[in-house]
Amino acid sequence: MRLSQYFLPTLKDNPKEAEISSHRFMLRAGMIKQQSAGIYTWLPLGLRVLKKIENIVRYHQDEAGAHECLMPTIQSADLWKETGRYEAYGEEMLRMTDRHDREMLYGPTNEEVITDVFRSYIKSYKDLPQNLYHIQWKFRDEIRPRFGVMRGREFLMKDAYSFDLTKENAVYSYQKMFLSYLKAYTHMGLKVIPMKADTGPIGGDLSHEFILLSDTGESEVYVDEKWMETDVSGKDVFYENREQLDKYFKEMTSIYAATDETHDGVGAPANLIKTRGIEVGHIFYFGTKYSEALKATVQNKEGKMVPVEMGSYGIGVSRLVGAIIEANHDEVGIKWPAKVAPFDVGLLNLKVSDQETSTACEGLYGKLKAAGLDVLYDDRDVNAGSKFADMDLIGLPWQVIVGPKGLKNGVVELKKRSTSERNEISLDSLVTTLTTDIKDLKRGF
Ligand code: P5A
Repeated sequence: MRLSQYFLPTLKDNPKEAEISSHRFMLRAGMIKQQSAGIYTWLPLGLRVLKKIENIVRYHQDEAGAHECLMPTIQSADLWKETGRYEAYGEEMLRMTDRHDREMLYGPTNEEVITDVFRSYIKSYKDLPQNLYHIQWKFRDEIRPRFGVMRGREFLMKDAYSFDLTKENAVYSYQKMFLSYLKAYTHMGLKVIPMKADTGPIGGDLSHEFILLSDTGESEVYVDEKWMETDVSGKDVFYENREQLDKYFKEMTSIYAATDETHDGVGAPANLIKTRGIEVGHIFYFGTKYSEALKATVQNKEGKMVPVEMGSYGIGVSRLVGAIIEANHDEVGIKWPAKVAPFDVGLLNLKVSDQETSTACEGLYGKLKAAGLDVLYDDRDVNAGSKFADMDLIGLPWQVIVGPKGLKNGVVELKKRSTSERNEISLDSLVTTLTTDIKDLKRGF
């Protein structure tokens, strides 16, 4: 992508409304634009990151055996009246009527709709287990939308719903999602800790929140010091190996970690760290709460119709964009982990008016693209200082800096954004070095 032709409206000054780094940098890097409180346009750079996160989540949901579908954003109130949640949900639900005066709502979550889908088709235990998910916009009329995409009113969620005949099998489905979440967060370059949680308006008796530790997080949390050394990647654990998964789940959930609502000191170890965190996912097992209300029953082995056992599993996809920035930035900008970066490498032409520099840049741009890298080529006729500042702000993992002085000696500069390390490197070996480095960091997907 040529920056001179791209849509990247970066801002030099800090927007006054932004209280935390991620919000500030998302606005300044031209990733989002606020349209009204808690509602955003995703500009091209921001959308690239959102899609990368979405794809990582999708990859791990598919691997865990869930099937993607797409439910509507607008739902009929009827189903919600059947479960009693139309009243219970309160002011957070955005309600509307259509031209026939039918009550509709913008979905804040999809337990009702998916249970309706399920009951329309599945009648026998032979067709179980089943797990359906979608990645769809939600609306919650939050009292205090804030921190940009962290607490939006309109936000993108991945929500999955599992269906099983027995509680035992439902717990296995829950554990598979638990593992899928740990693998997905690790894939994005995050260390996220599973914590015992409250079930709130979703209901149920087994629930975990997935928390990214961060001083700017909205939740107060208590974690055992042990978590700092604990590997949460879920690597070498397999979905199909039920015994191994159960053991791993028990291991992970036996180390103390709790949100403010569930922390009562009981079972808490002495070496407890009290800190803050960002909730980037939340999973629930709630048994037959919705299937009983909506009569989603299946025939069991004895021929009797029984309500299906359910769980639901949410990941805050748009919130993750902000959360990743909170965990990866310095005072001048973002430092994207390679797998979620909007482009792999920024190519800076320090002197567009110089024929030799421009020819060298064009050559590199072509070669890097041909090697399969996403390149953002800063070919604008602006001063070098602005180019450095913008590149550091938008935080691509690598910068290739090309100027007339270096070229005289056949070299360009390669800067790694995460460490600010800069190295001179010969024009001839740049492409090989960069593709090897990047392939290494992108491996596993
Ligand atoms: C689980 C999936 C649910 O809604 N029903 C379907 C269950 N859970 S939840 O905890 O309420 O939400 C899941 C995740 O969505 C993100 N999230 C938000 N992100 C941005 N802005 C918001 N206002 C917002 N509300 C929830 C969180 O990451 C949460 O864990």
